[in-house]
Amino acid sequence: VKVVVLTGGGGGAKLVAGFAAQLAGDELTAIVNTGDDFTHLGVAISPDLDSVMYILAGVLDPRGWGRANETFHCLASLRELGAESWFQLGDRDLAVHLLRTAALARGDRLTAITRQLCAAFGVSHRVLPMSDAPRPTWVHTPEGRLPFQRWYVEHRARPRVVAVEYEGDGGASAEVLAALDAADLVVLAPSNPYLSLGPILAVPGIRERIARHRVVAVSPLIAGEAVSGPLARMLHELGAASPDVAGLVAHYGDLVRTWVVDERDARAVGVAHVATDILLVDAAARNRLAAEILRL
Ligand code: FO1
Repeated sequence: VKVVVLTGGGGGAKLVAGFAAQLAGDELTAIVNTGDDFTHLGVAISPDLDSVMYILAGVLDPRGWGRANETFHCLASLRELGAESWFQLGDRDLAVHLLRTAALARGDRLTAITRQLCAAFGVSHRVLPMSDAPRPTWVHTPEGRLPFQRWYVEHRARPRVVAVEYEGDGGASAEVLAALDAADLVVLAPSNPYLSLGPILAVPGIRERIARHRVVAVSPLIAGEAVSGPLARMLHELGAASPDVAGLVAHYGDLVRTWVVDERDARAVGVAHVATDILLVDAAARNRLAAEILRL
């Protein structure tokens, strides 16, 4: 069976790990948001690609980003030297950013770089950036337009979101298009529709290919609340049909065939849905939810 999961953020990475525990390397492909990517202090950072790679390698920090058992000596020196230190770059994490930066400078595609890094971490499942071209996400606020990481981390996601913009016109990689054409099942991970899945669906070639498949979406909201991140308030700020799972269902329209939601949200869905425990607290919960989706 060929499963393709669209993902961004820590929650999405957890569900990918749940599928990886059930599927062989060539049965699972993660198509990952790169709208959070940016160059910081001269290094190219791909947070969502790294979260998926790290969780599949068993080295993801429990916070959902960066490396476990990390140290921050370089960051401490940057702070002493008066450099920007709002973005917490760990020492082990830096190795990945340095290798990615050097490979991009050599002209390698992000898809190839990610494949090499995954191989070095012993990750056998496929992790694909949504595009090899830069497609950065910008957050428009009353104080102006901010690059995603400056809004989300430096400003702690506090400024009100007036609009979310996906910059760039690069298309999907050949690997992404082939994975979508070969898929038996496409899963939207419990990721933010505006910040994580929106950037992926906006990549030319992706949405129309997904629409040809059975799409299962796992709600990123439980009882109307976001499990993590700013989603619940964004639904209000961006004028979603309603600030709950019904608003999510309306947001995706007929793209999603089956919604997987928490029992408390079953009423709000209306369309075909499965009500189950979707809180991915540990590996057992992730594996059980992934297995339940595969049985659909
Ligand atoms: N998120 C934070 O809230 N604070 C940080 O200092 C931070 C550093 C960081 C370093 C590397 C990395 O790969 C991710 C990092 N993140 C941090 C998460 C990042 O903002 C992601 O874009 C979010 O997790 C959303 O996907």
